[in-house]
This record gives sequence, structure tokens and C-alpha cells, in this order.
Amino acid sequence: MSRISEHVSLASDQLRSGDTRALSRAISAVENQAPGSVELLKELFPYSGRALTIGITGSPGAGKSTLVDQLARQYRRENRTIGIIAIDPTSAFSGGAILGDRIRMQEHFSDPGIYIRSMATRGALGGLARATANVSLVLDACGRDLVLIETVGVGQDEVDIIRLADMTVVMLVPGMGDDVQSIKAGIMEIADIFVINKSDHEGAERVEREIRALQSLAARGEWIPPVVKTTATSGAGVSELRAVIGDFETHLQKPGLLLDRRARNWELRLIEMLRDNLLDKAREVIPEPELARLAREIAQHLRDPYSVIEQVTEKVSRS
Ligand SMILES: Nc1nc2c(ncn2[C@@H]2O[C@H](COP(=O)(O)OP(=O)(O)O)[C@@H](O)[C@H]2O)c(=O)[nH]1
Ligand SMILES: [Mg+2]
Repeated sequence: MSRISEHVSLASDQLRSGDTRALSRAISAVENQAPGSVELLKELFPYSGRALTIGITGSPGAGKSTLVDQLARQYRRENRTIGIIAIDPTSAFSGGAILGDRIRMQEHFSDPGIYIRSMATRGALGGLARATANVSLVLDACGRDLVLIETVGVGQDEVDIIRLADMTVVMLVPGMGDDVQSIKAGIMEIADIFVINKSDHEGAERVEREIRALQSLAARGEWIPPVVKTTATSGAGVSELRAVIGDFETHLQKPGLLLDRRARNWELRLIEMLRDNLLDKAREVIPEPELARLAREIAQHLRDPYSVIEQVTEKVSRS
């Protein structure tokens, strides 16, 4: 066994024993694609696949963090351990949401059964979906019973992230122009459960009617996504949400369902990993200054881009 894999094995043993500091270090390593992190992921992979992963998506300020917090408390009462990944685009310009999440982290600090990791959308190395998937795998392999992934429901990145989860909770709020029609169709389609948060505000019934109307048009599968009204700040509706998640968990236990879903997710991820990997290789073959030089030559019509790409891919396949 090489020194690096010996080191990784030690790390993975320590990790799986539930050492929170080791967990933080491992997550940072994986997030930053530090040397040895792929070895660590390989080592951890066989222990993963046990956690239930739940993606929670909704617009900024909808109350995702507040609800995730309530759900985590609920599960802690059932003695289940939680990993939370909060992906926060707002941090890119205000820093506010990350600060809020830090405060939450401190609140749960005394409970090693809840582990919260915030990730900023900006600057995630090698793509946010990849980072989230790998962090989720680490949490899963380290024995977290549930991994809750909180993300904003916009953009392809978010849809990709949500696809990693075993189940998807789509959060809507009354008012705020957050009408059902304005939600990306792709997000509506991936909902396993709808939550109408801020039900203490006026208009929750109207949002519910809109969802129901939309559902009546859609093709009916065996599972019709239920609609749960919550007030995350007071905790109202959280136990109903917990119950509905339980129902979906039971539904997923039908032969092949969870496996099908995960296989579908892996198919997408494999393509993504392949693309990332090949692109990394291509970047090695054709470093940035070289790329800039070629681009300029193409712009000057000194070369054609098709031959350039052919040459690069050939070099990659020989490397
Ligand atoms: N009135 C009301 N406010 C809420 C509710 N849930 C969350 N909030 C508030 O909405 C704001 C944004 O919540 P947060 O959980 O950070 O939203 P996120 O951006 O989706 O994570 C905070 O000030 C919360 O206290 C709710 O059910 N009712
Ligand atoms: Mg949040």
C-alpha cells in the first residue's frame, strides 16, 4: 500500500468513527479537490448509499434554512443523525445568508448529531454539483442517517444538484410574485413533495389551488406529490412534513424504485464526471496561455478551430 493510500485509510477510519473535526477536514479536502481526495472518496464509497438524501429547493428567503433547521430538530428527536449542506447564492453578494447559517451552526454546536456545511455558489472548484455530490457522499459514508441539501431553485446548477437527491421538496411561498407559473417548469417536475411555507401569510390556499390545478393536468404516476403548508418560524406543519417524507420513503421502498432513481442519477453524474475529467486533461494539454494564443490565431483566421480541437482531443487520448 502506498503512503498516500495508507494515510487515506487512516483518515477514512477516523472519519467513520464519527470524528467531527476529521469530517470537516475531509469535506474541505473534497470540496477543494485537494491531493488525495479522490483516493479518500474511493475509500469511502463502499460505505455510502445508506443515507436518505433530501433536496430542498425554493427561492432565496422562502424559509429553506429555517425549515431545514426545524426538520433537523424533528429528526434528532427520533435519534437520527443529520448532515446539512446549505448552498447559498446570496452569499455571493451580501454574505447575509452565510452569516445566518453560521449562527445556526453555532446553535447546533453542542449536538454532534447535526453537522452543517455552507457552500457558496461562487468559486466552487470544478462545479457546484460535483462538490455537493462528493460532500454528500462523505456525510453519507460517515454514517449520517439523513443528508439535507438546501439550494435555490434557479439555474441548471441547482437542478443538477437537486437531481442528486433521493427526494426533492419544492418550497413555495404565498405572495412575493412566487406564483406557481413563475417557477421553472423543470423544478415543478422534479417535486416529490410541495411545501407552502410562510403559511402565516395570506394566500397560502391560493398557491395550493394552483399546484393542484397544475397536477390535474400532469400525467399521474403512482405518487402524487402532496402539498404541505408550513410556518417554519413557529414549526407549524413540520411534523406533517416529516410524516409525508416518511410516506415517500416507504414509497421508495417499493421494489426497484430507489435503485432506479439512483441509477438514473448516477448515469447523469457519470457523464458529468467524464466531462470534468476529460476537460481537466484537455486543459493540461492546452494550458491557458496556449488557449489564448490559439483563440487569437483563430480570430485572425490563421487557423481553423475544427483542426485545433481535433489535435487537442488526439493529444488527450494519447496522454
Ligand atoms: N412569517 C414567516 N417568516 C418566515 C417563515 N419561515 C422563514 N421565515 C423568515 O424568512 C426569512 C428567510 O428565511 P431563511 O430560512 O433564511 O430563508 P432561505 O433563504 O430560503 O434559507 C427569515 O427572516 C425567516 O425568519 C415563515 O413560515 N413565516
Ligand atoms: Mg438559506
